Amino acid sequence: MKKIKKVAVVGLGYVGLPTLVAIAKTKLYETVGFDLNKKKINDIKKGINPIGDKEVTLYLRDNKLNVSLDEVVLKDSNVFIICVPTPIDDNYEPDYSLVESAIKLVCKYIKKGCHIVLESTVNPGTCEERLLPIIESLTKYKVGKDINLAHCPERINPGDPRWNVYNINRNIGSINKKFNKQIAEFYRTFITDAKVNEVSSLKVAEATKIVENTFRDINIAYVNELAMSFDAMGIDLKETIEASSNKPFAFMAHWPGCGVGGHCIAVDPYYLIKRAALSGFDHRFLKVAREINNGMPQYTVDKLIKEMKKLNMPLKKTKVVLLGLTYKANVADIRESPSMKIKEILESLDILIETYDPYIKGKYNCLEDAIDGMQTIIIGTGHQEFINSLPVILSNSKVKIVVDGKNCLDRDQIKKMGIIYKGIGR
Ligand code: SAJ
Repeated sequence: MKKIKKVAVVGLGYVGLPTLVAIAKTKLYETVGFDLNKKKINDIKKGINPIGDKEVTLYLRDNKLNVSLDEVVLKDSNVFIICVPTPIDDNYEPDYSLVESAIKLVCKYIKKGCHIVLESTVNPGTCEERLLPIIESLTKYKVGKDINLAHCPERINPGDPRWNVYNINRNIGSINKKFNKQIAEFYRTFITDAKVNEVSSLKVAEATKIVENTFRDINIAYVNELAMSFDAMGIDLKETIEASSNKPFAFMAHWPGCGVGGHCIAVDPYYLIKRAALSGFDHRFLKVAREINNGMPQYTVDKLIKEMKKLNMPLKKTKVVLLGLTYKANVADIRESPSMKIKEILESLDILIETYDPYIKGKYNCLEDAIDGMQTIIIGTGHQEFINSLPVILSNSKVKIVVDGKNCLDRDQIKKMGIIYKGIGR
């Protein structure tokens, strides 16, 4: 098997860029990065980090990364790591177009003995059923004999201060054990503080990521359903889960909220649902969990409307301010964001809506201005700024109703101000 001298990363987002930096830091390989986004490439060349990852910022401060818009940069690579998005389309169908484009691009530059590693999340079977035929139709190489096709699902957690590409365990599967051993050894040269586990096949590697993220989605759906039930019974679910969490085994807390966003948890279950259906299995439970989570933005708006009606607030004349647009706290990403769904629902009711998110440029430059003169608030994202600053601002405001879609505020503190507080499950 060929010695690994040059490594190319295709797709320099929140997965690809930290991966490229981790490999470059080993100083064992010539490392190159390719992306289609001109601004991103120019930023990186100027030492500007386009994502929040602090290791990338540090590295770019004192080092140059060889990144390019020109695909020729991929030439002579022994390893191609593909880290491009795998979204779903409007019908919740997996969209592999970016992965397939990346594979076709890489096929122009692969040589005998090289490894193609897909890190993007795909459903089980994608590598062998979709990508392998493309590679063998575009090149003279036989996957498994001349070149390796591997899958090492990414586990980057955007905004996480603790877990990163160096210390998160990884699973890797290849077209055969021989190639898998070599590519796993390569991964171990830059994943310095975690295990690189060789699994027996591509399908198992693909399945692990889908199972991890579907596990999270169904558990969030569980507590979201509990939240609706406990609201009806007048039981504080947040306190209940906190109490249940002191069980030292066999309990894993998840938290109710106004919905599930992001391009992992809200998306990955659909991959499995669709792929299993092709094999004749209907994932009823996964589908119900998705319906529950997708219904939480409406549930949150319904809570607000109910309280506005109790105060005889005219729906079409009372301004509502939606705080938080991103899909999770302290991250500047609005993909599949429940807040954006809440915004759509409010607009469909012709309710006047203002928005503020410290991570998204908008009409207001600060929280105080966004709340000034407002009577009703929906919190869609639990940003730290809201937790820190809202109580003081609310105590000097005209706000009458707060619907806390992320249960991020101290309910009793807000109620003591004479403000109606409604959480999700509390
Ligand atoms: N959410 C809840 N309740 C919860 C947890 C999350 O409503 O108890 C919501 C969040 O508000 C958000 C969505 O679900 O809208 C997704 O949140 P997330 O914390 O799962 O964040 P992601 O989408 O960034 O998920 C990533 C995933 N990492 C990878 O795919 C490599 C996921 O596997 C991780 O479990 C997750 O980060 C994490 O633990 O933070």
